[in-house]
Amino acid sequence: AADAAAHDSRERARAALERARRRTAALTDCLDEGELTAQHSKLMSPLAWDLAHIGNQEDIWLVRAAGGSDGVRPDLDTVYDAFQTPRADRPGLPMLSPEAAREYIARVRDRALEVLGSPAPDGADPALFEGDFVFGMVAQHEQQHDETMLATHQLRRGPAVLDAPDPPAPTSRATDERHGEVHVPAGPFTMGTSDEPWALDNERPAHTVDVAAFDLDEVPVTNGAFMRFIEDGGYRDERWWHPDGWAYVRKAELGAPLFWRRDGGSWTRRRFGYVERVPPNEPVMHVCWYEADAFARWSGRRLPTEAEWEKAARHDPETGESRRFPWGDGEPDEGRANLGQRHLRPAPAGAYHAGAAPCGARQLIGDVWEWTASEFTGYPGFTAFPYREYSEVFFDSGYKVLRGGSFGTDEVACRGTFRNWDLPVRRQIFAGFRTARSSGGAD
Ligand code: AVJ
Ligand code: FE
Repeated sequence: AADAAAHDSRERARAALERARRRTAALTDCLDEGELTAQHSKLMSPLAWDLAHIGNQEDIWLVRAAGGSDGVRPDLDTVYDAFQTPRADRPGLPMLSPEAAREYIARVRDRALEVLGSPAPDGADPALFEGDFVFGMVAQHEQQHDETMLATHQLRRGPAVLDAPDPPAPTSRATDERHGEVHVPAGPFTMGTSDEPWALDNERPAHTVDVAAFDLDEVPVTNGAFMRFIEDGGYRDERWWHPDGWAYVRKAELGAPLFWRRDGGSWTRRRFGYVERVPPNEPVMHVCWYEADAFARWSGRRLPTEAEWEKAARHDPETGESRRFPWGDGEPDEGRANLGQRHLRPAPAGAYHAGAAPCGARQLIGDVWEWTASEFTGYPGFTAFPYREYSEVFFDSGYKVLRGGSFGTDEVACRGTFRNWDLPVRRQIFAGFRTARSSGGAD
């Protein structure tokens, strides 16, 4: 039985690696060499850099660390080390051509699959192999870059090259005008995890957090609600803004979410090469933390803390345990959450009845990343693994935590404990938010 479970875990890792590679290919095969080596935004790498970086990380972690060999191309480590060259400077690097990058990542993958099919070599760190962690980590890494590449697609100009069916319609009666809120009573819950095999270091260890009673938006804040903030002069009213946010809004002359345009009396936006009317009932996205924070203050509320978000998403009041996902411990599927670039937009607010949490909140997983009030830091008992540069170097340096994943997040890189982070000025990611308020009293 132990052998069968070990076999299943390896097959799951193989499937995750192969799914990631199909997506990487789909995001890059549709563009010519010029588009792959161009820098579509100073915030992003050329897609050809992401492509070879994906293979380089796999070379480092699967071929070398897990496989115990010298690797396919250790000479490429410098060019593809994210820390040695900031994104804006990457076009000047001696990068592999897209063709050479494709050939490199395919060679690495062949070697990685040999490692996956063999027992751990002597000398390799056994912790890398626990629950096949290292394979899950590399699959998550590739999927995270795939989401970043999807954001680059959104930033690029030119004709549309991606397509996908629309997400499901809402199943609740909420409209863009007014959504309800759900109540989460006071009490402790288990935050983070010590037993999810592919959880990354920053999600560990499990620990108890006492959370005061609060109310949370049932669904993410919609475009329609955000339009009312704009129409009410929200961007021009210092009262709603964090001081740093106010300075940023004025300097960057922000007046609407990224990609929005005023067109006569209505708003349009550019979305993956098409222009459309902004749909009022869809979760707002491409707002930075400062905009989310200001909207919340304008509406008399605040952003939820990270602990509040996770308690709403995971705490089961009947058992007192934390679930892996809002709906339970079962894997995500297309009826529960909008993940995996299955659609190229968030579903309307009120969709995914089957994905609701015990508290009643919807769409916590998928659709849009949700900004929280919290700064990114390590949990009590945090240990960097397997490398400090994944999480630890970003702790306590002004990064805000985002939760829940977006339509562009693969399920391998999304769960109730998964933590994402970014600077409070960032708008190109698929991020929105929901708001909360303390509800006072013991309950
Ligand atoms: C966790 C999404 C912030 O893309 O910067 C990719 C993930 N780390 N390669 C990022 C990551 C190293 C990371 N985020
Ligand atoms: Fe990376």
